[in-house]
Amino acid sequence: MEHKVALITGVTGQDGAYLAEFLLKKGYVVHGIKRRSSLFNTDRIDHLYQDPHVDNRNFILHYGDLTDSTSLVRIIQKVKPDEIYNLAAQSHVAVSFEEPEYTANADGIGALRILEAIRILGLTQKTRFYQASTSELYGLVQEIPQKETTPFYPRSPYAVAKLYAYWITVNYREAYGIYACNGVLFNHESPLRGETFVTRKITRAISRIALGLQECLYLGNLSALRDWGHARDYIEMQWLMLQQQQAEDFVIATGVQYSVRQFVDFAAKELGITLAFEGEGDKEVGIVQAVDTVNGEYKAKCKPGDVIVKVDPRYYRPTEVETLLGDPTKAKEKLGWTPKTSLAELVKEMVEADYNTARKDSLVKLAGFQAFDHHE
Ligand code: NDP
Ligand code: GDR
Repeated sequence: MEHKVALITGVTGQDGAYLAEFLLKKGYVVHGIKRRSSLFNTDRIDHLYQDPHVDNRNFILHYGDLTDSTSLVRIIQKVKPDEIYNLAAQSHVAVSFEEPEYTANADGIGALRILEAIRILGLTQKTRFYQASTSELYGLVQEIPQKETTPFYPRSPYAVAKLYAYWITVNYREAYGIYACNGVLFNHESPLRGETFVTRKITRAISRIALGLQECLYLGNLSALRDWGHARDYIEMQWLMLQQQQAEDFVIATGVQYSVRQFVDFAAKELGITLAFEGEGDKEVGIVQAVDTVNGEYKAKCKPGDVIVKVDPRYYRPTEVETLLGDPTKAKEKLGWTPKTSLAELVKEMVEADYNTARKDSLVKLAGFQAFDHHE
């Protein structure tokens, strides 16, 4: 049987790692683009790594960059993929205010570079293209909930760059008949989520606080509302979108919304900590109300009255997206999809993973090894 060939940009990221594993299980030959970095950046896919000296590999990595057309043309020419998943991006909204030009280049023009490579190389009838679009396009929301027809109003350099990528994908579909589609995905998280996105920042910090490795978690806007799903569920949709008769754009979301404050609360509860929030705006804090006990000892190393969450305005954004809530009806009807993981299950999985990592750190600290790191 001929194996299908997929090319994933951003294979070292959260979604790239889940998608690569998913496609390999489906029998694909998977090629991934990684960029050069001074430290190893393949942690999330190391379990899939295959020795280049072995014949018949089905997982192959190439150096390339979305800001470098020549690398993209070279790789696409060599691989001639049936499907390209364009997941690579400078994906942090707050960072995009600091690096707007780079974000435009990688996230906006990057998508164009791939589409042009498909065209130049004569692959318009062969290669299907998935663009990682985002609920950030809705920004200052014009309709609640947001669906495929809701007007866009981007609120960050990241979202503006992704708006270009969205429309260039639609344009190449209409102009050249490329099977190209946008998945407008709402926030999706997992234990593989980058540590500076709010959910992972919370599950990691709460775990460290519970083990006495850290005293306080500093956050920005606690009132922001998001529709959070699990990355594992969402990457399946990325694949399904490329398996249809006709290329179309889809919203992928759970249809349920929570605040950042609620997310903190759920994560703390997982570790037996009951929190109450007091104050307002910059002055708001999360105070420990109670801690579960085992044999009369507190389960977590914080005690009632401790302030373990504080608002730090440095995490506010110049223009904020206050509320996002998706309507995934079209995906349910046409792709037969419903998200499998609830927020409670997602929080549990993330806290468990971060607690285990923090436990290892705390054992190392107890044994005194960390002192050497700093003084040797
Ligand atoms: P991550 O930030 O975890 O991964 C981004 C990937 O892109 C990494 O592999 C990163 O490499 C790579 N990358 C960044 N810049 C470049 C570049 N210039 N050239 C080549 N590769 C680059 O993001 P996610 O996995 O969470 O998201 C995947 C995609 O989906 C992104 O495009 C994101 O914007 C979009 N999206 C994500 C949502 C979410 O909630 N997760 C929701 C909607 C859209 P490295 O590992 O070296 O940093
Ligand atoms: P978002 O995700 O901007 O929605 O983009 P993020 O987790 O960064 O922020 C979500 C909300 O939480 C608020 N917030 C904080 N955010 C961060 N990162 N750190 C904090 O300390 C903090 N405190 C409060 C934010 O202001 C925001 O309202 C993600 C990315 O994956 C994008 O690539 C993707 O396109 C969208 O989701 C959908």
